[in-house]
Amino acid sequence: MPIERFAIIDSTLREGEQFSSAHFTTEQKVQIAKALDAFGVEYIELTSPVASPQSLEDLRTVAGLGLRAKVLTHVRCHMDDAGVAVQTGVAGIDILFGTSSFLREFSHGKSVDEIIGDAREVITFIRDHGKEVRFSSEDSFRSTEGDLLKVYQAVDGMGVDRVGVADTVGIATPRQCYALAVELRHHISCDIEFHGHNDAGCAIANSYSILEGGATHIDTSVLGIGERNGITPLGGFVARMYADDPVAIRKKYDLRRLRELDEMIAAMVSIEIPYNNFVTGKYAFHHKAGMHTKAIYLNPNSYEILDPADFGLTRTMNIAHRLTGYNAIGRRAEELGLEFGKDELRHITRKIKAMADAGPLSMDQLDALLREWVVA
Ligand code: HCA
Ligand code: CU
Repeated sequence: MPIERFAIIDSTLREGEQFSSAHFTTEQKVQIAKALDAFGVEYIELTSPVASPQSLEDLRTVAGLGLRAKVLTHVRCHMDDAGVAVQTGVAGIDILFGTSSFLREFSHGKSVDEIIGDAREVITFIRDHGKEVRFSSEDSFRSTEGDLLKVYQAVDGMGVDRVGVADTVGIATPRQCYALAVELRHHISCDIEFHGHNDAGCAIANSYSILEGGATHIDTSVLGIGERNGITPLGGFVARMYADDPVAIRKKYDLRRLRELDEMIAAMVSIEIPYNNFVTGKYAFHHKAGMHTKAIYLNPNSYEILDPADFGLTRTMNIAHRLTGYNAIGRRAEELGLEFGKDELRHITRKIKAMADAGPLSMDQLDALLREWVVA
């Protein structure tokens, strides 16, 4: 897949606002939008202007910042919403309609033909105002394939820029995502966007697979915040794409800004960055076992597919424990300017392992031990 082809639609300011503890002030929205723009996401999606008076004003403010990223808003497939949205200065409008049998029966109660009829009016109106338009089908993976294709083909014919596949409940698998994209590519010519929830832990894998199948745009949010446990996280998705082609991803995005983005959002929504978070988790570049630390010293690629330096981060190593090894201890001694013979080093390592059997040592304790050894 040509890496240059995909684009990120970051929805921290729309899906992310649906996260339990999110409440962004106008100043915070501006700060987030600028930080996302500096990182290099291609699109920034904001909450519907009909959600509340402040949402309308904030949308106008962000759309007026003159960012390089295109500003989008997200509305129901409804003329009232579209009428407000086209007046806000956004570059494009994402519209959403539920096509699953659940939503048709328990939400809006419309038939597929009625959905297409509503879509035609709204899409034509938005296009007449010169805005990009995307039509998304909520809960796509619990819609029948026939319904989905019928709707997507119809809106493709109406000239939408993108159709959106939404895994609203996080039920999709990577293989289904790939297969759906391949199928859609046979029937429609516009771009394909994917919005994936992470209930079953597949959001990043699904995003990646659907791109392999021919999708073009992926929705993300910083740290993945959104309804329930959220959607495809920006950092994790970028890590996945970097693993494919670091050079292209370094060109596309300012990776060193990821940390400030994650830290900023974590602080704004009052959460900690998870210890195992992609790239910015406390232990994302931490190495421990002897076999690992030995190889890392010789060549970091041996146990790292992401270069921490590309993200403005540094790796850490813990060698003061019982899984440590002779090579790592030798390296540490060298760093401290201490010299030991091979046998001596083996002896010290055995001693450290025996001591560490009683409980973990600190690096300071380890260093002290090495220094004392020289004196002794
Ligand atoms: C929701 C809507 C949505 C929309 C996704 C999209 C979803 O909050 O239920 O417009 O593509 O997950 O379906 O976020
Ligand atoms: Cu969603």
